[in-house]
Amino acid sequence: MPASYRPARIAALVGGLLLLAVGVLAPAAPAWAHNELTASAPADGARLAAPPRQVVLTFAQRLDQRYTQIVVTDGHREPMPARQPTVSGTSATLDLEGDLPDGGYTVAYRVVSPDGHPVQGALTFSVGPATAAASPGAPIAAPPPAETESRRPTSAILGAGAAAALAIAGGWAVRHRRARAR
Ligand SMILES: [Cu+2]
Repeated sequence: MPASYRPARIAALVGGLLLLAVGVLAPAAPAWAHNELTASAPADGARLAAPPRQVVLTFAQRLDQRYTQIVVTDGHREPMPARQPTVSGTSATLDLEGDLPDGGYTVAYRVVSPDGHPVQGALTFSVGPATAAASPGAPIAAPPPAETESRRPTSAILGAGAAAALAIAGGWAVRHRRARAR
């Protein structure tokens, strides 16, 4: 009975289209599973009149004390003396030891996402009046936190998508088989 193949064929088509949609969307989707910086003090690009006592970074997701690194470096890439960063929920605080001299600084961070992938990035600020460290009036470039790891759980997403598509297609076929049986 050739007619009975039609629901299965349509179901396969629907499943295939879903798979295609998942395959097309997955690579373009943001790395939603990954942590990201949402705020900082000092703010990225800030020019401070007085040296900060600490740097506080706030992220979208909870941090793990063991895998949270923050380093402040000066214009010569020398790390500034600081304590170990302390984590509280989604925030990490780096207490600086001593006042930072006037100049430009970079705050580099590396944290771990809940899925275990590292996320790192950097921001800048400066202390004191505008100097040679940055040309006056020139906005300091503030790129979004860089994500160095390019791996994505694409296969996991595709796997889940395939399972969902198969479940939907299967349910569709079963419903039609029942309808035809009546
Ligand atoms: Cu990941």
